[in-house]
Parts: sequence; structure tokens; C-alpha cells
Amino acid sequence: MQTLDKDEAVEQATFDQRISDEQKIEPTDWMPDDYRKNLIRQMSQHAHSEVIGMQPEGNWITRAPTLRRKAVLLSKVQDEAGHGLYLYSATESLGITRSQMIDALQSGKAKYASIFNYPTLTWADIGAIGWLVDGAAIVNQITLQRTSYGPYARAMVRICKEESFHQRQGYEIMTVLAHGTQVQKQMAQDAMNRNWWPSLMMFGPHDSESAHSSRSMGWKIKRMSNDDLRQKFIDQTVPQIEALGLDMPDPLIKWNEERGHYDSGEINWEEFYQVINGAGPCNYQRIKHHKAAHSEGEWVREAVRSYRQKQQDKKTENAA
Ligand code: FAQ
Repeated sequence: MQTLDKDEAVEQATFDQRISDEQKIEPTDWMPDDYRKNLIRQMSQHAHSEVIGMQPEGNWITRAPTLRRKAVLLSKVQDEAGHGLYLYSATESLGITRSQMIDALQSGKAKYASIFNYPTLTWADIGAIGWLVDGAAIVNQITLQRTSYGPYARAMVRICKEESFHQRQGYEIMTVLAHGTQVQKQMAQDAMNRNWWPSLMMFGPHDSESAHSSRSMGWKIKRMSNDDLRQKFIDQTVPQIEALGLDMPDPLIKWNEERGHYDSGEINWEEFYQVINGAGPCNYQRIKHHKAAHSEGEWVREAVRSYRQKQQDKKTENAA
């Protein structure tokens, strides 16, 4: 027993040194149980966000205004499915199965990004999502390319490349609408106003209220705090709002010379906690749809299992 403790202490010291030296932790490396659990929590929630995030945009595929817009939106939504798949696979390398993760999502044990519990009321929401939601996701994910767990960091490199294309296509939709007719400009303004606060909520609670931040930062799973990331997003987005010629979604947005950042108003945290705890405008609908799609896909999983069994039986037969 004592030897085991000693071994573990050596493993822990090696792990700590690797984290401090900016080396990546790989699936076969020893890692503390809490590090593994925290990664499973964050990565699986990230994967769920990508997959649930397909729903609000999927709502407009059949109603996109032109063939070009439809083709682009279809590809974007497929990209999000791909991101979900890389992230589920990367999470599986930590010793959890995909079906355990899906169970956690469907039973409400695992969360997904709050933003996807809001409706997409007009075509302009598709522009606002690409611009603001993908924009906020990139600000966070660029830092996650330096996260300490190798498979997660590598997944982020590719995901960031695709998200930056998504962000540009969203901004292009907003540019066209903001420079279009009065009604189109109003649609752009309204979609931005509605998506602004939920986009800021994507970065999570204030640092002082963030349950996981200090440990995640210590392990270098997170590389920047929730509030610093949110500020970075605000600072980069305000000039884009000005360039679009839209009114600010928050009257308190103002450049602060002393801080070198934009000041802004306070998020409605009551709304945030309601949404992450299951009582947002579309939470019920999102999970209901996920369950239906998952159960309709059961025949595919069944076919894969039968095929695998057949291959296995053949191998055993040939070996006999
Ligand atoms: N929504 O202690 P913290 C995308 C939860 S990808 C829901 O600060 P942490 C692409 C948090 O989980 C968007 N829950 O947590 C796309 C925890 O609850 P728990 C997703 C939230 O982990 C674009 C509790 O509150 N990106 O959008 C939220 O240190 C367009 C306490 O919070 C990622 O997941 C929230 N906004 O920091 C797809 C990035 N905020 O688990 C389609 C990776 C907090 O104890 C279309 N994740 N919570 O039950 C992260 O960077 C972190 O997990 C944070 C939260 C920053 C989200």
C-alpha cells in the first residue's frame, strides 16, 4: 500500500512538472483523477454544445433566402456536427463512452452552451449567430489550442480554422442586411440586440463565481479566465458594430481610456442561471429533438453492431 502511495507521488510530481513545462498530457499518461473528471466534464459539454448548436441554425436551412445562402448554411451546420465528433472522440480517450455522454446530456446531468436555448426568429439570427456566437466561441477556443490535454488542443486547431470561416460568413450576412433596406437593417439590429447578451453569457459566470476556474487554470486546461475572455470579445466586437452602422446593444458600452478596454453593462445573471438550469426559452425543445433524432438513428447503430459481430464470428470461424 505504501509503495503504491509512493508511486503515485512520483507520478503526480512528473505530471506537475509536465504541466509546468507546457508539455501536453496524452491519453496513455498518468493523470490525477480530478484532472480527468474535469476534462471529461468540460470537453463533453463542449461536444454537446456543438451538436445542440446545430438546431437553431438548422431551423433556417429550408428557408434560406438564396441557393448560395442555403449551401453555405448547410455546410456550416455539417461542420458543427464534425466538431461534435472530434470532441466526442477526444473525450472518449479519457475513458468514457459516447453513449454515457449522450445519456448525461439527455438526462440533464451534462450541460451545453446556454446560447443554444434561444430561438432563431428571423434570417438575421443566422447572421448574428455566425458573427457573435462563432465569434465568441473562437475567442475562447483560440486559447484552448494551448490547453494541456493533447487531443483537446489538437481538435481545437482545426475547429478554430472552421469557426473563423463561420464568423466571416455571419458578418457578411450582417453587412448585407445592415446596408440593405430599412426593414433589413431593422432585422439586423433586432437580431444583434437579442443575441448580444446571450453571447456574453457564453463565457460563463464572473471569475469570482466560477466554480471550476481556479483548478482548471492551475492545470492549464483553461488558459484565460471567463471575464478576461468576455472583455476580449467585447473589445473586438464593438468596432465591428460601428462598422456595420448599427446602434450599440447596450447603452453603457463606452471606451475607457484608463483601462484600455470598453466598459459595458451587467449581464442578467438570473436569466443565465435559469437557462443553464434547464428553464430557458428552448431547453425543453432542444433536448426533445435530440432524443427523437437519437432514437431514429438507432437502426444505424444496430447495423454497425451486427456488422461488427458478423466480422468477429468470421474471424473466430477462420481461426478454428
Ligand atoms: N452555458 O465554473 P464555471 C460553439 C456552467 S461552442 C452553459 O465557470 P467552466 C460553437 C459550467 O459548465 C460553445 N453552462 O465553468 C458553435 C459549470 O456547470 P457544471 C461551447 C455554462 O467550465 C457556434 C457552471 O456553469 N464552448 O458555440 C455556461 O470553468 C455556433 C460553473 O461555471 C465551450 O464549451 C454557459 N455559457 O467555464 C456551434 C468551450 N457557462 O459543469 C454551433 C469550452 C458556465 O459544474 C453554432 N468550455 N456554465 O455543471 C469552456 O471554456 C468552459 O467550460 C466555460 C465555462 C467557459 C464555458
